[in-house]
Amino acid sequence: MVIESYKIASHNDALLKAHENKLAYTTSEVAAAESIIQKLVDFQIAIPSWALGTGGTRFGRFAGGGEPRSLEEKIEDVGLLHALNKASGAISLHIPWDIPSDAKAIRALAAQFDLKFDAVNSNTFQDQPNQAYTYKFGSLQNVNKAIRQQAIDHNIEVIKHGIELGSDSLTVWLSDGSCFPGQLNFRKAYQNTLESLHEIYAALPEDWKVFVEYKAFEPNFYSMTVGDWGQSLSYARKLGDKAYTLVDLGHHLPNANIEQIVSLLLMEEKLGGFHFNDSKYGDDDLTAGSVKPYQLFLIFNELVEGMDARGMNHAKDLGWMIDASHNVKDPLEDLLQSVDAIMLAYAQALSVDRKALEEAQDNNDVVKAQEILQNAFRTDVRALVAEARLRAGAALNPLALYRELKVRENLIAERGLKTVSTGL
Ligand code: LRH
Ligand code: MN
Repeated sequence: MVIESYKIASHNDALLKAHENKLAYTTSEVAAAESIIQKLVDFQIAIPSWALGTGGTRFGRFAGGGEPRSLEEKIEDVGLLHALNKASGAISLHIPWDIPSDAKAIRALAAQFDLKFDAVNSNTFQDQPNQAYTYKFGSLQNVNKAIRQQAIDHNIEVIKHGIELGSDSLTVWLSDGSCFPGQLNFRKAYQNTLESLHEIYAALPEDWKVFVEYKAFEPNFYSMTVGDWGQSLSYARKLGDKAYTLVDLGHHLPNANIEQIVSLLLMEEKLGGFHFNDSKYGDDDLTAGSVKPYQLFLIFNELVEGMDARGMNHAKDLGWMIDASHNVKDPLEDLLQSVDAIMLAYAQALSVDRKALEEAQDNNDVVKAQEILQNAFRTDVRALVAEARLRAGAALNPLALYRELKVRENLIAERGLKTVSTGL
C-alpha cells in the first residue's frame, strides 16, 4: 500500500488553520522555535525490521493481521511510516530474520520509499536450522573455540550483507552469560568475547562502526557477558576507534540513571547510538515515552548538552533507532507513537534555556535549575514537531491519517489475517 501525497495534502488542509494558531502561540513561547523546527526536519529515526509484526511473550502472541510476509513488504511498511511522518527514513535489518535475497533490488525498493539502511544486527542468540553448533551456552564467550568461530563467521556474514545494502554499522547484542553462580568463569568469558570481537572488528570496512549493545539480564538471569555500560565501554575501548557502546533504554536495572550514563559515554566519545523504547519493569520493549516520558526528556537533555559541547551533528553523529515489540498495539501505530515521542523529547530538550541553566547550576540554585528544566518539559512543543512534518511533506497528524485511510484494514485485505512476519 502506498499513501499518495495528495491524500496527505488534503489531510493537512483540513488541519492547517488550527495548526497555524497553535504554531503562532508556541513560537511566541519558545525562543529558538525556528532553529528547533529545522533540526526536527533533519532528524531521522531508524525503524527495526523485526518490529513490524505483532510481538508476543512466552504466554502468548495475538496476531493483528496484515503483517508483512517478506523483507519487501517490511520495506513497504516502513515506507508507509516515512510517508506519514518523514522522520522514519531508515530501516535496521536483523540477520537472518531479514536476509536480502537480492541486495540490489532491495536497495532500489528502499530508495523508492526514500529509505536508507541503518545498522545491521547479527543474531547469535538463536540456533538456525542447519547450524553446526548450538549457542545454548553462548556464542562469542563460548568455551568451545569452534562455536566462537561460528559466531564470528556469522557476524562477518552480516557485515557483508550490510555493505551490499549501503549500511555503515553493525550492532552486536550478545545474549551470552550464565544462569547460575559457578556456571561461568567470568574472566575467560570476557577474554573469549573480546578476542572474538577483535576478529569481527578486523572485518569492518574503514568507514564502519560496531555498536556493542549491553543488557543487564534475559535470557540469562545470573550474569550477562556484556551486562552494563561499563562492560560495553571496556570492550569498545579495547577494540578501537570504530567500536562504540549502544544504549537500549530497556536494558538497565531498575532506577538506573540512564541520562547520566549517556552523559558519561558521550564524554568518553564512546556513545554510538540508541535503541529507543520504554519499560516499567524489565526489557518490556514498550512504546517510547509511554511510561517514563520525563526520563526520555532528561536523556535528550544530556544528549543536546553533551553533543553541543563536542560540536557534534545531532542528526548524523549518533545511531537513532527504535527497538520495540508490540503485544497489544497495531505495530505501525505503535511505531508512529514512538517516533512522535522521541521527536517531542528532542524538541523539548532543544528548548531548554542552556545559558540560564548553566548560571543556576554555577550558583547552586537548585530550585531555579529544576524550574528551567521542567519549564521545557512542560512546554507543549507538539506544534513545532507538526510544523517540521508539514515542511517535510508529511502529515500534520500521522496517526489520524493512518486511521482515516484505514491502512491496517487495507493491509489485511492485501495480505490476510493470519500472516506472520519474522522477528520477535
Ligand atoms: C535484545 C535486543 C537486541 C536485539 C533484540 C531484538 O533484547 O534489544 O537489540 O537484537 O532485542
Ligand atoms: Mn535492543
